[in-house]
Amino acid sequence: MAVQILQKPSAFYDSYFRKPGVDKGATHYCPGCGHGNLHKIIAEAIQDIGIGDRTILISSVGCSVFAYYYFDVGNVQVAHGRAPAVATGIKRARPGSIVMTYQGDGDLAAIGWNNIFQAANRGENITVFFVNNAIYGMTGSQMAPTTLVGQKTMTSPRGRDPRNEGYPIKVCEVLSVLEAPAYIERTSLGDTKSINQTRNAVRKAIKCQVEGRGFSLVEVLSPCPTGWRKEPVDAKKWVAEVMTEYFKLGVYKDVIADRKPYFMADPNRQPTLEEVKKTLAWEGGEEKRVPGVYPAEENKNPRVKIAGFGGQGVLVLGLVLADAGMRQGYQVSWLPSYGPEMRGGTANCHVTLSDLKVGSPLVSRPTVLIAQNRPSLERFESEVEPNGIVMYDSSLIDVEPKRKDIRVVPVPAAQLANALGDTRASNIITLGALVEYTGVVSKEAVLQAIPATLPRKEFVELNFKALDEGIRYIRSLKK
Ligand SMILES: Cc1ncc(C[n+]2csc(CCOP(=O)(O)OP(=O)(O)O)c2C)c(N)n1
Ligand code: SF4
Repeated sequence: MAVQILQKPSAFYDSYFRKPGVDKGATHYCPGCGHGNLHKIIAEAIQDIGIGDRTILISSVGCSVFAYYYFDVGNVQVAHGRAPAVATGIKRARPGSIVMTYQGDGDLAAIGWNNIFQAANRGENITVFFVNNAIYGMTGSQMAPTTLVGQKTMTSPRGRDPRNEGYPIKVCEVLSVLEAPAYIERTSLGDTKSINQTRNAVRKAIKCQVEGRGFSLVEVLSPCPTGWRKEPVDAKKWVAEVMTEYFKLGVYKDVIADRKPYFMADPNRQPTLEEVKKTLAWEGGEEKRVPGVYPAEENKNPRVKIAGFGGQGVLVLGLVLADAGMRQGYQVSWLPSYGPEMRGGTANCHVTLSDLKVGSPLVSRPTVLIAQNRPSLERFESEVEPNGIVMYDSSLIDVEPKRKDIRVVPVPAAQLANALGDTRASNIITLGALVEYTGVVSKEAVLQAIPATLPRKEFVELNFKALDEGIRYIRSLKK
């Protein structure tokens, strides 16, 4: 007699070790929630198709944010609504992987609507699982784009009124009129027959990607007993009897058979270092590296925050520094941050140069602060690490740093730039001063970085002079 042993699919962890607390066996979902059902259906499909070692599941923001507690595959958790964009990046960078997004209706059809629409329109070779429970479950049952007409939620206490809130968005219907998608189906978890249908649709959508035939999406109507204030059995019934009246089940688009596989995924194919360099137009290469620099121990691996008004060249200063760092073989990052104004608003950027991989591009505890105006000095001085450097434009800032445990380097950059004939060169004068004071990158590296970075080539000569001027200024202080 055949014996069937029922066990968890291998695409689930045996014990959910990532989950906080002691109970590592149960999920965090409410009793009767559809997320658990769909997780199981997807995990079984991953196991049966045999793609567990190359699946990357992207969990979005919503009740399913913790999908990575459960799925023993590659996991990425992303910002609200951005799963299709991240999936696009991952799939293009790692074409051999099978990339799936798992998104709720708030995530996909509200904040992320343009993301999903554009990814579908591009026909990205990804698979989207879209859980439509007609509500924002995680945040306490507010109205979603898919909330039914008349349905009561926390934010539609008298029921959704289309004259005020419009009609529920029919995602499958809208996306299926696009040219690119290969497969779009709506199923439900409302009864056993529909659950089986969901099982088939999930497998078909995944296989569509495995065969390289393009974009696939399965919308799954799913119970949310807690958000709907219903018992689990009634919630399931409501899916089967009420939701499906408006959201009709069925295949909305299936052109899988007509689509020639435009990319046959090779699971082992990863871009070579040379290809990455070419893609990034990085012409350096090991052999062309600018000879190394050996900054003093206290200046090594700088985390730099550069701040000033928009228009002072703050971002460019950071870019040239990061580019020069790259030429010296450092791991680098550059993160801009600026207000909405084109000119005159505040701007700052974060630059890290490191011997090791950079974990985060955010510099919250700088070892070097370059302040180009007074508000920046006053705002960021307290963040600087003890024995860090504060270099500020002493021709524009009429106060001095207050702290005694930092190294203070006043540089009258705007004044020196004026003397050179162009105030706009003050940023590179400051960079010259930084290079001379700290030795974190060499002058040679900056000379290469300037023409590679500056958009307007007529500024190159001016900035070469500015670099020299900054170096000269610091040397004059040393004498
Ligand atoms: C940028 C941003 N805006 C809003 C929120 C608040 N928020 C968290 S989950 C959520 C909606 C979740 O609803 P849905 O996608 O339908 O998933 P469910 O919880 O129902 O599974 C919202 C609006 C957030 N976390 N981030
Ligand atoms: S609130 Fe709704 S969607 Fe969220 S876990 Fe509970 S039942 Fe599931």
